[in-house]
Amino acid sequence: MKVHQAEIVISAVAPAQYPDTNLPEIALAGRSNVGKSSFINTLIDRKNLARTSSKPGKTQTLNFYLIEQALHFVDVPGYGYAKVSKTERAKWGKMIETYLAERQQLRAVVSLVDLRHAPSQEDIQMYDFLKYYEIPVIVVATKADKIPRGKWNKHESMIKKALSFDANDTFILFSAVTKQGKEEAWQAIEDAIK
Ligand SMILES: Nc1nc2c(ncn2[C@@H]2O[C@H](COP(=O)(O)OP(=O)(O)OP(=O)(O)O)[C@@H](O)[C@H]2O)c(=O)[nH]1
Ligand SMILES: [Mg+2]
Repeated sequence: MKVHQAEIVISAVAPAQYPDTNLPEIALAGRSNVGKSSFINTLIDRKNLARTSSKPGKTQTLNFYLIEQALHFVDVPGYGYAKVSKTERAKWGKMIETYLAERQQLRAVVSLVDLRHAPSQEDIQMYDFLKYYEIPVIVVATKADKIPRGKWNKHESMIKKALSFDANDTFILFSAVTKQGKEEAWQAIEDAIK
């Protein structure tokens, strides 16, 4: 999809604030700092519409982006951010769970993992959660530019094995720096919202 129009609609913390439309939604989930906001920016050809930061924990609300009047991207707060209090983390957890488990408009979740590392316990839990609720998953392994090409296969296998990856789901090697995987990601998203 060539994107001409993209705007933030709302930063929501509760269902009452979610946009009141029937447009399909694609949510981005993943560890803090994995590259969720960068993924959105890459797909919509914007430098910083979705706020990115080298400081983890930047995105703290469910941020709805309206794309081409055709769909919403929902940037979800990153999990596993150590410097947040337990109470705060439990609150986010609940907010994210409620959204993922109950939102009718949700068509698929782009679950981002770092290609360089073995998935964390929370990455695995997120994948299991999505499988449990039968939400289609697109696994995007980010920061591929930081790994030599010759090692991509090895890292992909390592991640798939740790997640018990379902071969029916899509797996994409991605980089916000080189834009590798951008077209594949759009294809997977367009298939999911058809
Ligand atoms: N080299 C490289 N750096 C990346 C890539 N994607 C993101 N980054 C960097 O990683 C850092 C975090 O990226 P964000 O997009 O803000 O991560 P996030 O998942 O939205 O983080 P939170 O909002 O804290 O949950 C930034 O410094 C980005 O520039 C990538 O594909 N390659
Ligand atoms: Mg973010």
